[in-house]
Amino acid sequence: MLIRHRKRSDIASHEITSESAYLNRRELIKGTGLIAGSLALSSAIGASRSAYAAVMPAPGGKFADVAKGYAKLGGNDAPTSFEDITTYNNFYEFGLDKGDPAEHAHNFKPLPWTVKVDGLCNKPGTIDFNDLIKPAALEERIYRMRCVEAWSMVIPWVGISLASVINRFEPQGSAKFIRFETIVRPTEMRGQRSANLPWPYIEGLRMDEAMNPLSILAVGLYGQPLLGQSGAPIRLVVPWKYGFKGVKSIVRISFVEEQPQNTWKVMNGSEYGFYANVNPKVDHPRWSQASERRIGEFRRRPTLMFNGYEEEVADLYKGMNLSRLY
Ligand SMILES: Nc1nc2c(c(=O)[nH]1)N[C@H]1C(S)=C(S)[C@@H](COP(=O)(O)O)O[C@H]1N2
Ligand SMILES: [Mo]
Repeated sequence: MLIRHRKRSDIASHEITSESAYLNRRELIKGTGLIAGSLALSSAIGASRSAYAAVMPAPGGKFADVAKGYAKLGGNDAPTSFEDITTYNNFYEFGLDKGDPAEHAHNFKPLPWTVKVDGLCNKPGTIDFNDLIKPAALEERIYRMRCVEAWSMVIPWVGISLASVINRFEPQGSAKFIRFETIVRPTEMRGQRSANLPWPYIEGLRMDEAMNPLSILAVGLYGQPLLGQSGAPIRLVVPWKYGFKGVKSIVRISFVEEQPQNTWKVMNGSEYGFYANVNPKVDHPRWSQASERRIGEFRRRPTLMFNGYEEEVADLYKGMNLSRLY
């Protein structure tokens, strides 16, 4: 489902202070007239190769035909620089420090990639990345991201609505939750050689949260494919929740009846919950959540209820005690 209506939080693209790479997008898209030709050629080679040509740009290239002009849900905030987004990361599979993922993810091979979809659905199966991602459905979504550690960014993602992916597998009525699993590949992910976290990293959503139009599976940012440190080739983005819900490098999606045991809740359930909704009024036991440090800025800014997406998601939590179900 696409978000075509404009909200108070929308900003027009000309209002955004963009990266130079980002502004060059128009130029690069012009060059993608080549895509149609390469598609026809590779259909003779095989369906999966042609799908690669259709979805993944050549190295250093950009996604073609990403729908834009709506869903600019970063408020009036300027996007964080590409440099900051890709060098200040949490991805414990590559190490615990913010700089570790950028330093150690270059050996990670995101393609070829398959995702196993199983559990309570009519059409389970193992799907190639390129069959999962429909090029025509790719959209740009500029979202705020708020980490539970009280820092934040604004990220121009390229992604596909999670609902549109889910519907293809026809989840059954008994599926109340969706569970996501990150790849385990200790040869390429040095952090997985230590037991800092129980691997694989697990996250989950209630089914209605997953179907919300804000939820996406991201495959790129600033128009180009995700780098290893950002969760290549595919990761979850749910912008009204703390960043740890955004599970990276997904290899398995399961439709389940019970609430999934998400990694950070398992690690420390008194500090991290299942819902993890951004909420300035519910403090972390060790720090306030009332304000945040926007990466690239000096002054702190107030944290917004549901990270500023209250209008879009508040209905999901009507009548829920948000202090207890944090
Ligand atoms: N597999 C996996 N996914 C993960 C994490 C992780 O350590 N492993 N860290 C989470 C946390 S705490 C945050 S804040 C975001 C950070 O995303 P970014 O590095 O792309 O900004 O990824 C989340 N997804
Ligand atoms: Mo985080």
